[in-house]
Amino acid sequence: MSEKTRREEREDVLTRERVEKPRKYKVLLLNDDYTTMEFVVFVLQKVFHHSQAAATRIMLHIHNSGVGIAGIYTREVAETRVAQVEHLAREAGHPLQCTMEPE
Ligand code: TYC
Repeated sequence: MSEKTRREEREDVLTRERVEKPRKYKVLLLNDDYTTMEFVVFVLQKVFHHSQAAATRIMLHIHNSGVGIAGIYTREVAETRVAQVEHLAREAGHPLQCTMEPE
C-alpha cells in the first residue's frame, strides 16, 4: 500500500523543484587582444555593479589569466547580463566575449 500513483510522483517532482535552491551560474568574461581595458572596466561597473577598484582588479585578472568571473547569479539573471554585455560590446565595436557556466 506504499506504492505511489503517477500523480503523486509528479507532485513530488514539482515540490522538490520549488523547495531546492535554484542553481547558480558563473558569468565569465574572456580576454582578447582588442577590447580596451577601459571598456571592460566600464562593463564590470555598469552591468555587474562593481566599484571602479573591484572592476579594475577583475579586468586585470582576466587580462593576465585569460578568463575571470564577473559575477554569480541565478540562471535568468546570468542570461540577462550575458546579453547586456554582448549588446554593449557589439554596439561599441569590441569583440569582448561573455559566457556562463553552472557554478
Ligand atoms: N587584453 C585586453 C588589452 O590588452 C584587455 C582585456 C581585458 C580584454 C579583459 C578583454 O575580458 C577582457 N587591451
